[in-house]
Amino acid sequence: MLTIESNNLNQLRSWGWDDHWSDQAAHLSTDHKQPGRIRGQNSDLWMVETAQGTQQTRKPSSKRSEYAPVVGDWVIVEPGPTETDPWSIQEILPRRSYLSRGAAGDGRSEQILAANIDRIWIVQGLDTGLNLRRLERYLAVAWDSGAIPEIILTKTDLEPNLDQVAADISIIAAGVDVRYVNNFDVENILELRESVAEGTTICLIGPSGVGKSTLVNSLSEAEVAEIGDVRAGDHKGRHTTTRRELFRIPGGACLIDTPGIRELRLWAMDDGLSHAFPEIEAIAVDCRFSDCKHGSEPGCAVVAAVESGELDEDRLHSYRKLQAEADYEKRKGDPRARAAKVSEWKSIRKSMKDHPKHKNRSR
Ligand SMILES: Nc1nc2c(ncn2[C@@H]2O[C@H](COP(=O)(O)OP(=O)(O)OP(=O)(O)O)[C@@H](O)[C@H]2O)c(=O)[nH]1
Ligand SMILES: [Mg+2]
Ligand SMILES: [Zn+2]
Repeated sequence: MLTIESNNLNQLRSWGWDDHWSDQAAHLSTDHKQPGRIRGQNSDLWMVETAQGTQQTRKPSSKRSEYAPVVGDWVIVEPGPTETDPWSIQEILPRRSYLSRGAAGDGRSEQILAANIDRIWIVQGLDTGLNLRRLERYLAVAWDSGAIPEIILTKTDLEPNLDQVAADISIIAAGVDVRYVNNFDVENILELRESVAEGTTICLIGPSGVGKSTLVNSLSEAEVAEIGDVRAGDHKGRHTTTRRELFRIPGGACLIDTPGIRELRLWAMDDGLSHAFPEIEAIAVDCRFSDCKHGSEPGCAVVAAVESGELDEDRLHSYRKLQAEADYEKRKGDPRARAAKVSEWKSIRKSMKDHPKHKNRSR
């Protein structure tokens, strides 16, 4: 049975290790195998944080992509045969949550961006104005991961009318915390940091140039992540961050910085859309047909709500578009494989709900 000495345990805890992971690793029965968390990738080697510090490790030998570790994974590692050899990853502990999307390019495969995350910060910059439709897409993907999404609006120093922003965003952000951040305002940053519990893992996602890495640096009070400027004309970023990486910040939380996303494709959506569009789901229970697509079906309560002005038309349009995209992804994949995956995922989420970190989930 795996036993971890208490000072080593503290080291692991600072990377998010808790009783859940101790249980997951309890079956291990060897002296030199030990747990660690994937912090990032450095060409062919993975940086794994263990009780003995950072270890450069080789990937598992299996070629199957589902066994490829991602940033945030807890893994079991073993030292190399000699002291100078890299360590090797033996096992990936079952993921408590993970964020995935259709891979860039043809979108025909799933790309897992990060694992074992508690919150997702959807970061958008106020220098380019709000893009509500894009935020809806991000929210659906984020909810589907099993982590709790929050919207982080950066560059508040460049937006004179924050009341208008708050009014606009309230249409799409039901049940989601919206935070306003000026990365260069120390008090603002400290307040944000204090709101994050020790041991929490947060993944930052958003387009390039919105200030994800700047936020990682501000919260770290150090230049740990590289930042780049934005183009003068359209404020677009230059894709400065090129790798996903996990950082620890003072106060005991972990942040995962990610490269700017050009296009966020949906993948195998389960209930992400219901969480992202709760008011539509609530109205839809009154539709005549239970599989109503809220288009031209008779007795559609959702279309009626748009006609009466109760529901925003753009919101329904966006919902139907994302729903169609998600349905397409579902049909495209092998239905049995997908059903199995969804049920596995559901059981993971069920066990997560009992976890102390998730006791206060707002859904
Ligand atoms: N005015 C202002 N500028 C900011 C703020 N936060 C970030 N910036 C600037 O925005 C630019 C882009 O910041 P990054 O942190 O590199 O953006 P990113 O989201 O990490 O971009 P990628 O790594 O390309 O995805 C930099 O010039 C930052 O100085 C803010 O709160 N206010
Ligand atoms: Mg960056
Ligand atoms: Zn309907």
